[in-house]
Amino acid sequence: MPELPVRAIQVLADAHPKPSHLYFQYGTAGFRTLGSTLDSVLFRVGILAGLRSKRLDGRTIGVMVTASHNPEQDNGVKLVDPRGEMLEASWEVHATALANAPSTDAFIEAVSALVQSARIDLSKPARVVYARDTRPSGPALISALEDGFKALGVEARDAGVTTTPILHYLVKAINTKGTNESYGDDSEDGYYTKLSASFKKLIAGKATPDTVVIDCANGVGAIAAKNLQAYLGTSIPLVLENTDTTSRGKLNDSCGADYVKTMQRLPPNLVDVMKPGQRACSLDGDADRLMYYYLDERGQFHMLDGDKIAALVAAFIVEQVKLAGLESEIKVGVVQTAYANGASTKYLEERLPVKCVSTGVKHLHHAAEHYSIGVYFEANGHGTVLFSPATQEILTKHEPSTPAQSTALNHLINLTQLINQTVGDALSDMLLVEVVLAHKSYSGVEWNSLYADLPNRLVKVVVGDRNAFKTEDAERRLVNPPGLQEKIHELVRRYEGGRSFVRPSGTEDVVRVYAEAVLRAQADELAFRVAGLVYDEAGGDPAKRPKEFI
Ligand code: G16
Repeated sequence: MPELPVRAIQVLADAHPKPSHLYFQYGTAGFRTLGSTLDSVLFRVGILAGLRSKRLDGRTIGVMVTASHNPEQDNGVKLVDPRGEMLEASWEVHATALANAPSTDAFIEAVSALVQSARIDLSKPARVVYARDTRPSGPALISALEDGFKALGVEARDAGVTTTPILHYLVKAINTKGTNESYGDDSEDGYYTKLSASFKKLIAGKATPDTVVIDCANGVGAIAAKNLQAYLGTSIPLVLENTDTTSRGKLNDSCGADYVKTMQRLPPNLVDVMKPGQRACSLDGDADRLMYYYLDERGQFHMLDGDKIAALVAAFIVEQVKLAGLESEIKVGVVQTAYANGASTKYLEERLPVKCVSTGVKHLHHAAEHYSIGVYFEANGHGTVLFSPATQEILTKHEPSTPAQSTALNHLINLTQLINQTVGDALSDMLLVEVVLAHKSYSGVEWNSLYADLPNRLVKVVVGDRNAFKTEDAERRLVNPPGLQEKIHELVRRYEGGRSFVRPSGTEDVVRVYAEAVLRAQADELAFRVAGLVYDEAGGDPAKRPKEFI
């Protein structure tokens, strides 16, 4: 029975010491904090990824180095399981334990304990594919990660600088290669070919979509969008904006999906680019979120967020399932989080089964797997559609009895190719939206009028310890600090159509407050009042209390 290469781990671990004053937590999307503090975490994640692969019989694990929508100085790392989905929850605990072992000896002890408790057979191979986004701290962190691979003897494949969804795609493609579940060629070329070929089939015979402006957040999405553009050719005119991936300080700065969603306005540098009636969309820093919007004839901004994407896409899929004559066999459902606009939930619940789960793609993804076709989107634009294995089999075996059924069936089959079923993918989602708009002959206006959003506001509150905030009921109720939920409830009752909830962020050191109400001014007031309650309750310094926290 081979043993842990303790000596190699020791030597390399000593070169990546853990900062003694820091505690690292594997949160909503892996480890995420200031890039300059993550060296030891990356080294240790390299070893963890190798162990995870050994545990799964040498299947390939993904490692993505990114901090997505966070500011440029942050960075992060997350693991991707063999089917392309997020790391299994029980291993998040191991990740946190390994990252916080105070010394090299303690780290080796923690690794040995994991090998024992998870019954890892060290004779198995360890295979990992890894990538990073465009952050300046990326290269140094990758080299720490590679030291981790070296220490354990991992066979590692460098996927270079690419988007999070492409890395997820690669993981699934590598692990299904040569099987009858093959997900596609395990290369970027395979990814672009798969998306562009299915897109072209889906819009064949439809009018070419209007030009779409893509705000690439000055991140890795700019590189991927440019590559994709070459594969799409003239099938859809795209104008790429915010594509500066080399100047310091530009990533996600006053642009990108998170900016648009939280500010509820155009990125300032698009003001002169966009014409009335024109559609545009924003990616985030690693291109897994998508936010659409348009300016109306009066130049007014209208946002089409993840909830609107879910409504558009779910209705289209239901329609195609019916047209294909598969209504009784294929059940479509939608998964949302508490951030979903109340109006979207009402609209969807009148048409389909809808489930609410905690924030984080992993929660939505697992819930969506319970439907034949599960549509999941977070309001922030992170989401996709899952076709269960049984559904995919029905689609390939079903014999249509009319030409109309055959057309709809082909559309559904092509959708399974167009949609990145491993994780939210801004570029795949953008093409999906354009397909539906082309089929429905919708502009942004018709899409937006599916339902009217309730005015809402999202506020961040900086507190001493966000871990003091605990929630239940898919994050809709606070159970800690005691008594705070009752105070929030008391406030909410005073606002027509009022709803508000509070939860600790898993990616930033803040507590998030969401509120909505029938009137814009009321939604704002409710959000800031609840933020004030949170600030006071969490022991915020009265001298630093933000003025807007009424
Ligand atoms: C990540 C997760 C998303 C989540 C978001 C915000 O997104 O993948 O599921 O909605 O963080 O999470 P929180 O409110 O806990 O900070 P991304 O795009 O940053 O990777």
